Amino acid sequence: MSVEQTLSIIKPDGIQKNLIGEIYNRFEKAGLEIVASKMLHLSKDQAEGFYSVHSERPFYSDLVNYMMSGPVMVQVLQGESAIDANRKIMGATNPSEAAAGSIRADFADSIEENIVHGSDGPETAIHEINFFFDDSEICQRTRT
Ligand code: IDP
Ligand code: MG
Repeated sequence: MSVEQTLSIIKPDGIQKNLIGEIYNRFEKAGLEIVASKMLHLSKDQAEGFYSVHSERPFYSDLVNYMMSGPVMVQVLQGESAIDANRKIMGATNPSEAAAGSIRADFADSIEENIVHGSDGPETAIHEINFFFDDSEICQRTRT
């Protein structure tokens, strides 16, 4: 066990459903700290770049259009085993397979429109955090 950072996104369907507070509450209740956060509306270059690992998948162009369809919230979560903890809070990619009580089970409409993104490993997390945030935008807690 160690303290990790992970990149989380509330996707356009999550923003449309007005779930920012609900989702942040789930992170905080699980002991994860939000150490960076911003809202932005992804450009095509940003959406394609962020999901470039999936560029050969049949759903890639739909995925890019979905991610550009409205604003998103991007945040860095920090805590013990934050990468796995966030994936557990999110639930499986396909909401029909997501564990009861997870974000995707509770709110997602489809395997594509599944409300949230979370990094899937330590190297991905570093790459994805750097994709959206400068080091100076990550704010460690200074009150103990
Ligand atoms: P993850 O978000 O659970 O890590 P990935 O396999 O990395 O899932 O896929 C990235 C995103 O691509 C998913 O969250 C979802 O929005 C979309 N996606 C994944 N598989 C499919 C599919 O089979 N059809 C349509 N969209 C998909
Ligand atoms: Mg993934």
